[in-house]
Amino acid sequence: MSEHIYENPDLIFETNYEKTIFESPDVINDMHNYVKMKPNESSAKAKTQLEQLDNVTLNIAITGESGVGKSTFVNALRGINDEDDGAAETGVTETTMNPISYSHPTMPNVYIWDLPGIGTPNFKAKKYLKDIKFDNFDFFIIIGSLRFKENDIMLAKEIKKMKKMFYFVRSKIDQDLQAEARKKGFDEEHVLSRIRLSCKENLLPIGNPKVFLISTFQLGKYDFQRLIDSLEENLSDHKWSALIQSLPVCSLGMIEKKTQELYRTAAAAATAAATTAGVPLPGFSVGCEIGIMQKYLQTAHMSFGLDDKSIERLAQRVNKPRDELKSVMKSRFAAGVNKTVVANMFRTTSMVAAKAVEVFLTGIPGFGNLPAMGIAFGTTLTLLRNSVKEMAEDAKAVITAAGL
Ligand SMILES: Nc1nc2c(ncn2[C@@H]2O[C@H](COP(=O)(O)OP(=O)(O)O)[C@@H](O)[C@H]2O)c(=O)[nH]1
Ligand SMILES: [Mg+2]
Repeated sequence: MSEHIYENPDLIFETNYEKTIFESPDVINDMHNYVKMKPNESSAKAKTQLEQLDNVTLNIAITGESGVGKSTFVNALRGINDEDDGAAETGVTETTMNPISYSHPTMPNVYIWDLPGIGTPNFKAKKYLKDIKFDNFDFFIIIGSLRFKENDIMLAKEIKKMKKMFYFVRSKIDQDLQAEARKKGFDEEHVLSRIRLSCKENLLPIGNPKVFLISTFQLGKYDFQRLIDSLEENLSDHKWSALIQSLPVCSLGMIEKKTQELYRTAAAAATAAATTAGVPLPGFSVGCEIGIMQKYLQTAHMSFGLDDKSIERLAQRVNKPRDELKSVMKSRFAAGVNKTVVANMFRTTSMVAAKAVEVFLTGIPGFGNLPAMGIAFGTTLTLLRNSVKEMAEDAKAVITAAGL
Protein backbone atom coordinates (compact mmCIF):
# COMPACT_ATOMS: atom_id res chain seq x y z
CA MET A 1 0.00 0.00 0.00
CA SER A 2 2.71 2.47 0.91
CA GLU A 3 4.44 1.96 -2.42
CA HIS A 4 1.21 2.77 -4.11
CA ILE A 5 0.86 5.97 -2.12
CA TYR A 6 4.42 6.90 -2.78
CA GLU A 7 3.87 6.67 -6.49
CA ASN A 8 0.62 8.53 -6.31
CA PRO A 9 0.52 10.83 -3.30
CA ASP A 10 -2.65 12.51 -4.62
CA LEU A 11 -4.54 9.62 -3.15
CA ILE A 12 -3.84 10.58 0.41
CA PHE A 13 -3.63 14.35 0.34
CA GLU A 14 -6.85 16.22 0.60
CA THR A 15 -5.73 19.22 -1.31
CA ASN A 16 -2.85 20.08 -3.55
CA TYR A 17 -1.93 22.76 -1.09
CA GLU A 18 -1.21 20.24 1.63
CA LYS A 19 0.47 17.92 -0.78
CA THR A 20 3.05 20.54 -1.70
CA ILE A 21 3.89 21.05 1.94
CA PHE A 22 4.50 17.37 2.52
CA GLU A 23 6.46 16.99 -0.65
CA SER A 24 8.53 19.93 0.40
CA PRO A 25 12.15 18.81 0.68
CA ASP A 26 12.50 21.15 3.68
CA VAL A 27 10.16 19.21 5.91
CA ILE A 28 11.62 15.88 4.85
CA ASN A 29 15.17 17.18 5.35
CA ASP A 30 14.30 18.66 8.71
CA MET A 31 12.77 15.34 9.77
CA HIS A 32 15.89 13.50 8.63
CA ASN A 33 18.05 15.84 10.71
CA TYR A 34 15.72 15.65 13.65
CA VAL A 35 15.77 11.88 13.94
CA LYS A 36 19.57 11.90 13.87
CA MET A 37 19.55 13.88 17.10
CA LYS A 38 18.46 12.70 20.50
CA PRO A 39 14.91 14.08 20.86
CA ASN A 40 15.22 15.11 24.52
CA GLU A 41 18.54 16.84 24.08
CA SER A 42 17.40 18.61 20.95
CA SER A 43 14.18 19.70 22.61
CA ALA A 44 16.14 21.37 25.42
CA LYS A 45 18.49 22.96 22.90
CA ALA A 46 15.58 24.25 20.81
CA LYS A 47 13.94 25.75 23.91
CA THR A 48 17.16 27.63 24.65
CA GLN A 49 17.30 28.80 21.06
CA LEU A 50 13.72 30.10 21.24
CA GLU A 51 14.54 31.91 24.47
CA GLN A 52 17.54 33.53 22.84
CA LEU A 53 15.35 34.68 19.98
CA ASP A 54 12.93 36.16 22.51
CA ASN A 55 15.67 37.97 24.35
CA VAL A 56 17.76 39.33 21.52
CA THR A 57 17.90 43.12 21.54
CA LEU A 58 18.28 45.30 18.52
CA ASN A 59 19.17 49.00 18.65
CA ILE A 60 18.71 50.95 15.46
CA ALA A 61 20.03 54.52 15.27
CA ILE A 62 18.32 57.01 12.97
CA THR A 63 20.35 60.13 12.38
CA GLY A 64 20.70 63.07 9.97
CA GLU A 65 20.06 66.81 9.83
CA SER A 66 16.98 68.36 11.35
CA GLY A 67 13.88 68.15 9.13
CA VAL A 68 14.98 65.27 6.89
CA GLY A 69 12.28 62.96 8.25
CA LYS A 70 13.97 61.02 11.06
CA SER A 71 11.07 61.04 13.50
CA THR A 72 8.61 60.14 10.75
CA PHE A 73 10.82 57.19 9.80
CA VAL A 74 11.09 56.06 13.42
CA ASN A 75 7.29 55.93 13.66
CA ALA A 76 6.96 54.12 10.34
CA LEU A 77 9.44 51.43 11.40
CA ARG A 78 7.33 50.89 14.48
CA GLY A 79 4.20 50.68 12.35
CA ILE A 80 2.56 53.50 14.26
CA ASN A 81 1.05 56.74 13.07
CA ASP A 82 2.58 60.14 13.78
CA GLU A 83 -0.45 61.17 15.85
CA ASP A 84 -0.59 58.00 17.98
CA ASP A 85 0.20 58.00 21.69
CA GLY A 86 3.89 57.38 22.18
CA ALA A 87 4.80 58.44 18.64
CA ALA A 88 7.96 60.43 18.02
CA GLU A 89 6.96 64.06 17.49
CA THR A 90 7.31 65.04 13.84
CA GLY A 91 7.54 68.35 12.02
CA VAL A 92 9.25 70.04 14.95
CA THR A 93 12.78 71.31 15.37
CA GLU A 94 14.66 69.17 17.83
CA THR A 95 15.00 70.85 21.16
CA THR A 96 16.89 68.13 22.93
CA MET A 97 20.43 67.00 22.32
CA ASN A 98 19.70 63.57 23.76
CA PRO A 99 18.85 60.48 21.77
CA ILE A 100 15.33 59.20 22.46
CA SER A 101 14.60 55.50 22.27
CA TYR A 102 11.28 54.09 21.13
CA SER A 103 10.55 50.45 21.64
CA HIS A 104 8.57 48.50 19.10
CA PRO A 105 4.90 48.03 20.05
CA THR A 106 4.93 44.26 19.57
CA MET A 107 8.66 43.54 19.91
CA PRO A 108 9.72 45.30 23.10
CA ASN A 109 13.40 44.36 22.62
CA VAL A 110 13.64 46.21 19.34
CA TYR A 111 14.57 49.85 19.99
CA ILE A 112 14.57 52.53 17.37
CA TRP A 113 16.51 55.61 18.38
CA ASP A 114 15.65 59.08 17.21
CA LEU A 115 19.02 60.79 17.43
CA PRO A 116 19.36 64.56 17.73
CA GLY A 117 19.89 66.41 14.42
CA ILE A 118 23.51 66.90 13.45
CA GLY A 119 23.16 70.34 11.95
CA THR A 120 24.93 72.62 14.41
CA PRO A 121 27.75 74.63 12.83
CA ASN A 122 30.44 73.33 15.15
CA PHE A 123 29.45 69.70 14.72
CA LYS A 124 32.11 67.21 15.77
CA ALA A 125 31.33 63.72 14.52
CA LYS A 126 33.63 61.99 16.97
CA LYS A 127 32.21 63.77 19.99
CA TYR A 128 28.65 63.22 18.75
CA LEU A 129 29.24 59.49 18.53
CA LYS A 130 30.82 59.44 21.95
CA ASP A 131 27.94 61.42 23.45
CA ILE A 132 25.33 59.11 22.03
CA LYS A 133 27.31 56.01 23.15
CA PHE A 134 27.60 54.68 19.61
CA ASP A 135 28.70 51.27 20.80
CA ASN A 136 25.14 50.47 21.90
CA PHE A 137 23.84 50.57 18.35
CA ASP A 138 23.68 47.69 15.92
CA PHE A 139 23.66 49.96 12.88
CA PHE A 140 23.07 53.54 11.80
CA ILE A 141 20.71 54.91 9.21
CA ILE A 142 21.83 58.35 8.02
CA ILE A 143 18.94 60.19 6.40
CA GLY A 144 19.34 63.09 4.00
CA SER A 145 16.60 64.85 2.06
CA LEU A 146 17.68 67.10 -0.83
CA ARG A 147 21.34 66.26 -0.51
CA PHE A 148 23.73 64.80 2.01
CA LYS A 149 25.69 67.37 3.94
CA GLU A 150 29.28 67.65 5.05
CA ASN A 151 28.21 66.53 8.52
CA ASP A 152 26.56 63.36 7.19
CA ILE A 153 29.80 62.46 5.47
CA MET A 154 31.97 63.20 8.52
CA LEU A 155 29.65 61.09 10.60
CA ALA A 156 29.75 58.16 8.18
CA LYS A 157 33.56 58.26 8.13
CA GLU A 158 33.67 58.19 11.89
CA ILE A 159 31.14 55.33 12.12
CA LYS A 160 33.26 53.40 9.65
CA LYS A 161 36.33 53.92 11.84
CA MET A 162 34.37 52.49 14.77
CA LYS A 163 33.69 49.42 12.60
CA LYS A 164 29.95 49.86 12.67
CA MET A 165 27.51 49.60 9.78
CA PHE A 166 25.75 52.61 8.32
CA TYR A 167 23.25 53.04 5.50
CA PHE A 168 22.43 56.20 3.60
CA VAL A 169 18.76 56.87 3.05
CA ARG A 170 17.66 59.63 0.69
CA SER A 171 14.19 60.47 1.98
CA LYS A 172 11.02 62.15 0.65
CA ILE A 173 11.32 60.59 -2.80
CA ASP A 174 7.56 61.01 -3.25
CA GLN A 175 8.05 64.79 -3.11
CA ASP A 176 10.70 64.76 -5.82
CA LEU A 177 8.56 62.63 -8.06
CA GLN A 178 5.50 64.75 -7.49
CA ALA A 179 7.37 67.90 -8.44
CA GLU A 180 8.82 66.30 -11.55
CA ALA A 181 5.52 64.74 -12.59
CA ARG A 182 4.24 68.16 -13.58
CA LYS A 183 6.90 68.42 -16.26
CA LYS A 184 6.49 67.21 -19.82
CA GLY A 185 7.91 63.78 -20.69
CA PHE A 186 8.06 62.73 -17.05
CA ASP A 187 9.67 59.33 -16.58
CA GLU A 188 9.83 57.99 -13.03
CA GLU A 189 12.78 55.66 -13.60
CA HIS A 190 14.71 58.47 -15.18
CA VAL A 191 14.10 60.78 -12.22
CA LEU A 192 15.08 58.06 -9.76
CA SER A 193 18.34 57.31 -11.53
CA ARG A 194 19.16 61.01 -11.68
CA ILE A 195 18.66 61.26 -7.90
CA ARG A 196 20.78 58.16 -7.42
CA LEU A 197 23.57 59.63 -9.49
CA SER A 198 23.49 62.93 -7.68
CA CYS A 199 23.69 61.13 -4.29
CA LYS A 200 26.62 59.15 -5.59
CA GLU A 201 28.50 62.30 -6.56
CA ASN A 202 27.49 63.91 -3.32
CA LEU A 203 28.93 61.01 -1.30
CA LEU A 204 32.12 60.56 -3.31
CA PRO A 205 34.32 61.54 -0.36
CA ILE A 206 33.24 58.35 1.40
CA GLY A 207 33.79 56.03 -1.54
CA ASN A 208 30.88 54.40 -3.24
CA PRO A 209 28.31 53.69 -0.54
CA LYS A 210 24.90 52.28 -1.32
CA VAL A 211 22.13 54.87 -1.11
CA PHE A 212 18.51 53.88 -0.66
CA LEU A 213 15.78 56.11 -2.06
CA ILE A 214 12.80 56.02 0.21
CA SER A 215 9.42 57.57 0.81
CA THR A 216 8.45 56.96 4.40
CA PHE A 217 4.83 57.47 3.41
CA GLN A 218 5.08 54.58 0.94
CA LEU A 219 7.56 52.06 2.32
CA GLY A 220 6.27 49.42 -0.11
CA LYS A 221 7.75 51.41 -3.00
CA TYR A 222 11.24 52.42 -4.14
CA ASP A 223 14.27 51.09 -2.22
CA PHE A 224 12.96 50.16 1.22
CA GLN A 225 13.03 46.46 0.37
CA ARG A 226 16.61 46.78 -0.92
CA LEU A 227 17.62 48.37 2.35
CA ILE A 228 16.12 45.43 4.21
CA ASP A 229 17.97 42.98 1.93
CA SER A 230 21.25 44.72 2.77
CA LEU A 231 20.48 44.47 6.46
CA GLU A 232 19.79 40.77 6.06
CA GLU A 233 23.28 40.31 4.63
CA ASN A 234 24.96 42.16 7.47
CA LEU A 235 23.09 41.18 10.64
CA SER A 236 23.57 38.02 12.69
CA ASP A 237 20.78 35.42 12.38
CA HIS A 238 19.21 36.35 15.71
CA LYS A 239 19.28 40.11 15.12
CA TRP A 240 17.88 39.61 11.63
CA SER A 241 15.10 37.48 13.03
CA ALA A 242 14.11 40.23 15.48
CA LEU A 243 14.30 42.89 12.79
CA ILE A 244 12.25 41.13 10.14
CA GLN A 245 9.56 40.22 12.64
CA SER A 246 9.30 43.82 13.77
CA LEU A 247 9.12 45.52 10.37
CA PRO A 248 5.79 46.87 9.13
CA VAL A 249 3.88 44.78 6.59
CA CYS A 250 4.16 47.18 3.68
CA SER A 251 4.55 45.00 0.59
CA LEU A 252 4.31 41.49 -0.80
CA GLY A 253 8.11 41.34 -0.65
CA MET A 254 8.01 41.99 3.08
CA ILE A 255 5.40 39.26 3.60
CA GLU A 256 7.66 36.88 1.67
CA LYS A 257 10.68 37.72 3.86
CA LYS A 258 8.65 37.28 7.03
CA THR A 259 7.35 33.94 5.77
CA GLN A 260 10.87 32.71 5.03
CA GLU A 261 12.06 33.64 8.49
CA LEU A 262 9.02 32.07 10.19
CA TYR A 263 9.58 28.89 8.20
CA ARG A 264 13.11 28.79 9.55
CA THR A 265 12.14 29.33 13.19
CA ALA A 266 9.25 26.85 12.87
CA ALA A 267 11.82 24.04 12.97
CA ALA A 268 13.06 25.20 16.38
CA ALA A 269 9.49 25.60 17.66
CA ALA A 270 8.51 22.13 16.40
CA THR A 271 11.61 20.58 17.97
CA ALA A 272 10.78 22.20 21.29
CA ALA A 273 7.08 21.31 21.04
CA ALA A 274 7.39 17.63 20.08
CA THR A 275 7.23 15.81 23.36
CA THR A 276 6.34 12.61 25.08
CA ALA A 277 4.49 14.52 27.78
CA GLY A 278 2.15 17.04 26.16
CA VAL A 279 -1.26 16.77 24.54
CA PRO A 280 -1.31 13.50 22.59
CA LEU A 281 -1.52 13.79 18.83
CA PRO A 282 -4.50 11.76 17.60
CA GLY A 283 -3.22 8.51 16.21
CA PHE A 284 0.35 8.97 17.46
CA SER A 285 2.07 7.60 20.50
CA VAL A 286 3.58 10.99 21.28
CA GLY A 287 2.32 14.51 21.78
CA CYS A 288 2.90 18.16 21.44
CA GLU A 289 3.25 21.06 23.83
CA ILE A 290 0.40 23.27 22.74
CA GLY A 291 1.78 26.27 24.68
CA ILE A 292 4.93 26.40 22.55
CA MET A 293 2.92 26.21 19.35
CA GLN A 294 0.57 28.90 20.58
CA LYS A 295 3.40 31.26 21.45
CA TYR A 296 5.04 30.72 18.08
CA LEU A 297 1.78 31.34 16.25
CA GLN A 298 1.07 34.48 18.27
CA THR A 299 4.47 35.86 17.29
CA ALA A 300 3.78 35.03 13.65
CA HIS A 301 0.34 36.64 13.84
CA MET A 302 1.79 39.90 15.17
CA SER A 303 4.67 39.80 12.74
CA PHE A 304 2.12 39.75 9.89
CA GLY A 305 0.29 42.68 11.52
CA LEU A 306 -2.92 40.66 11.94
CA ASP A 307 -3.53 41.39 15.62
CA ASP A 308 -6.35 43.80 16.48
CA LYS A 309 -4.11 46.71 17.42
CA SER A 310 -2.06 46.51 14.25
CA ILE A 311 -5.19 46.31 12.09
CA GLU A 312 -6.63 49.30 13.96
CA ARG A 313 -3.51 51.38 13.31
CA LEU A 314 -3.43 50.36 9.66
CA ALA A 315 -7.12 51.26 9.26
CA GLN A 316 -6.42 54.72 10.66
CA ARG A 317 -3.40 55.23 8.47
CA VAL A 318 -5.14 54.34 5.22
CA ASN A 319 -8.41 55.86 6.34
CA LYS A 320 -10.57 52.76 5.91
CA PRO A 321 -13.03 51.17 8.33
CA ARG A 322 -11.34 48.58 10.52
CA ASP A 323 -14.01 45.98 9.77
CA GLU A 324 -13.40 46.30 6.07
CA LEU A 325 -9.80 45.19 6.61
CA LYS A 326 -10.81 42.47 9.05
CA SER A 327 -13.42 41.04 6.72
CA VAL A 328 -10.82 39.88 4.18
CA MET A 329 -9.02 37.69 6.73
CA LYS A 330 -10.11 34.14 5.99
CA SER A 331 -7.71 31.98 7.99
CA ARG A 332 -8.62 30.12 11.16
CA PHE A 333 -6.59 32.77 12.99
CA ALA A 334 -8.75 35.65 11.78
CA ALA A 335 -10.14 36.19 15.26
CA GLY A 336 -6.76 35.75 16.92
CA VAL A 337 -4.52 32.96 18.16
CA ASN A 338 -5.81 31.28 21.27
CA LYS A 339 -5.57 27.89 22.86
CA THR A 340 -8.83 26.66 21.39
CA VAL A 341 -7.81 27.52 17.83
CA VAL A 342 -4.46 25.81 18.31
CA ALA A 343 -5.99 22.73 19.92
CA ASN A 344 -8.53 22.55 17.09
CA MET A 345 -5.74 22.28 14.58
CA PHE A 346 -5.42 18.69 15.65
CA ARG A 347 -8.97 17.96 14.60
CA THR A 348 -9.16 19.64 11.24
CA THR A 349 -8.53 18.35 7.75
CA SER A 350 -4.91 19.36 7.90
CA MET A 351 -4.47 16.88 10.73
CA VAL A 352 -5.90 14.15 8.56
CA ALA A 353 -3.27 15.06 6.05
CA ALA A 354 -0.60 15.31 8.74
CA LYS A 355 -1.42 11.82 9.86
CA ALA A 356 -0.89 10.79 6.27
CA VAL A 357 2.73 11.93 6.51
CA GLU A 358 3.38 8.94 8.67
CA VAL A 359 1.92 6.57 6.11
CA PHE A 360 3.67 8.41 3.35
CA LEU A 361 7.09 8.53 4.96
CA THR A 362 7.14 4.97 6.20
CA GLY A 363 6.94 4.01 2.53
CA ILE A 364 10.17 5.83 1.72
CA PRO A 365 13.43 3.94 2.22
CA GLY A 366 15.26 5.23 5.29
CA PHE A 367 12.11 6.42 6.99
CA GLY A 368 10.71 2.99 7.64
CA ASN A 369 11.58 3.09 11.31
CA LEU A 370 11.30 6.80 11.92
CA PRO A 371 10.89 7.11 15.66
CA ALA A 372 7.56 8.36 16.89
CA MET A 373 9.16 11.60 18.08
CA GLY A 374 10.34 12.29 14.56
CA ILE A 375 6.81 11.94 13.31
CA ALA A 376 5.51 14.24 16.05
CA PHE A 377 8.16 16.74 15.00
CA GLY A 378 7.24 16.46 11.32
CA THR A 379 3.55 16.81 12.09
CA THR A 380 4.04 19.83 14.32
CA LEU A 381 6.36 21.44 11.81
CA THR A 382 3.84 20.87 9.06
CA LEU A 383 1.00 22.34 11.11
CA LEU A 384 3.11 25.39 11.97
CA ARG A 385 4.22 26.00 8.41
CA ASN A 386 0.67 25.54 7.11
CA SER A 387 -0.44 28.12 9.64
CA VAL A 388 2.25 30.55 8.54
CA LYS A 389 1.09 30.11 4.95
CA GLU A 390 -2.49 30.82 5.95
CA MET A 391 -1.50 33.91 7.87
CA ALA A 392 0.61 35.13 4.95
CA GLU A 393 -2.48 34.84 2.73
CA ASP A 394 -4.45 36.92 5.24
CA ALA A 395 -1.67 39.50 5.35
CA LYS A 396 -1.67 39.74 1.55
CA ALA A 397 -5.45 40.18 1.51
CA VAL A 398 -5.20 42.89 4.18
CA ILE A 399 -2.57 44.98 2.40
CA THR A 400 -4.52 44.67 -0.84
CA ALA A 401 -7.70 45.81 0.92
CA ALA A 402 -5.72 48.64 2.49
CA GLY A 403 -4.54 49.71 -0.96
CA LEU A 404 -0.84 49.30 -0.16
N1 LIG B 1 6.61 63.95 1.44
C1 LIG B 1 7.28 63.41 2.46
N2 LIG B 1 7.40 64.10 3.61
C2 LIG B 1 8.08 63.54 4.63
C3 LIG B 1 8.68 62.26 4.52
N3 LIG B 1 9.29 61.98 5.69
C4 LIG B 1 9.06 63.04 6.50
N4 LIG B 1 8.35 63.98 5.87
C5 LIG B 1 7.91 65.29 6.40
O1 LIG B 1 9.07 66.06 6.70
C6 LIG B 1 8.84 66.87 7.84
C7 LIG B 1 9.96 66.67 8.87
O2 LIG B 1 9.90 65.36 9.34
P1 LIG B 1 10.46 64.92 10.77
O3 LIG B 1 10.26 63.45 10.84
O4 LIG B 1 9.89 65.72 11.86
O5 LIG B 1 12.02 65.27 10.56
P2 LIG B 1 13.20 65.22 11.64
O6 LIG B 1 13.45 66.63 12.07
O7 LIG B 1 14.38 64.69 10.88
O8 LIG B 1 12.79 64.34 12.76
C8 LIG B 1 7.48 66.49 8.38
O9 LIG B 1 6.55 67.44 7.95
C9 LIG B 1 7.20 65.16 7.72
O10 LIG B 1 5.82 64.91 7.52
C10 LIG B 1 8.53 61.56 3.26
O11 LIG B 1 9.03 60.43 3.06
N5 LIG B 1 7.83 62.18 2.29
MG1 LIG C 1 12.59 64.79 14.78
